[in-house]
Amino acid sequence: CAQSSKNPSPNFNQKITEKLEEMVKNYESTNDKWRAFGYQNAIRVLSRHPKEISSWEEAKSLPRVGKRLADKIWEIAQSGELRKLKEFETNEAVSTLKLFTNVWGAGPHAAQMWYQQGFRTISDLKEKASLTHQQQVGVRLYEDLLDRMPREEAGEIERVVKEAAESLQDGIIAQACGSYRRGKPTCGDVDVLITHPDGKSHRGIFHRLLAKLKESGFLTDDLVCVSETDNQKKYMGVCKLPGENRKHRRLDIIVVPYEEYGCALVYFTGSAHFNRSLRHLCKKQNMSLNEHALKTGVVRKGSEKICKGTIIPTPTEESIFQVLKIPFRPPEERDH
Ligand code: DCP
Ligand code: MG
Ligand code: MN
Repeated sequence: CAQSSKNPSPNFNQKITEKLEEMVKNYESTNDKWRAFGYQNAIRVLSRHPKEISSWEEAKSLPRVGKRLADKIWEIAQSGELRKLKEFETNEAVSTLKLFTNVWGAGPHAAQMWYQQGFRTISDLKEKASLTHQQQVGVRLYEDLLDRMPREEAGEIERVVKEAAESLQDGIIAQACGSYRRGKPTCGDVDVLITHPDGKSHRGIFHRLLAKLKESGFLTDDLVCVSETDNQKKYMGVCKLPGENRKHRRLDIIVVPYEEYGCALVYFTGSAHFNRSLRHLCKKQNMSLNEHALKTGVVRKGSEKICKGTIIPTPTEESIFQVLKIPFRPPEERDH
């Protein structure tokens, strides 16, 4: 959780949680949300459990773990295998749905439809399926986009975006957040956050930056381009570094006003899991936190906000931790 100050303790049950992660992926692709949710809960409590699970009763005693999940956990603990997972792997429908939901821009519904239309491979989709623009990119770059890049490559991509941004505007801040900032050895994409300390020069930059990066051939495909407001802009696309043997990589670019820099930095550094624990902590103190702002005096009735609260200025990451009354956590320690 976000509260503890020490390094997160190791996951003593990794062998088990890895198998359960696979189960989540299967249930997500078959759109079985409840089972996916149940397994995710089990993964969360298991990865925080202070020791290796050594009996069925111990598994059953975990919060919100029922008999059947305890059976699965104990099966993996004892044999290292899970028969149900093997069953899924050899089931044509499940494995095809998984293949299809891994197409960027495709969810369980699209996957199901393609399956019902008789498609079984990515080539089938390329040749016969009707695809959105995003799915066309997803299918064309299927292998590349599933591959995680070494962090060195993420650093090179950050540098290209940073240099382009700096050439357009003096004093601009452009930094990779996400898994890269958390120090991960591999990254699924690069998440670049852009802002300007003068509070206004971030505004013109978004479209000029994208145009410049397209012109040089660095950006190869657009996936999503949103202007939430005049102030906040978000781009999702695909880039490729120059040179031989380079893969296409996912790139996210976010432009924010400087007053939101602290909150945006915490949000885009993540992890998503860590952000959830921060928000949970906020709720308990009548506060709210998102990528834009930290607010106090928030009054909730159920999931509804009766009083939206007032913004507390949080110029730095440190100031956010201070307001929440928790010790600062460096990015490397924000996986949970
Ligand atoms: N984020 C979040 N909730 C989500 C998605 C994202 O809070 N549902 C935040 C936290 C993430 C950050 O945005 O760390 C970047 O999102 P990514 O999907 O790029 O995730 P990571 O960079 O953490 O991991 P990966 O290496 O897979 O890209
Ligand atoms: Mg990322
Ligand atoms: Mn991302």
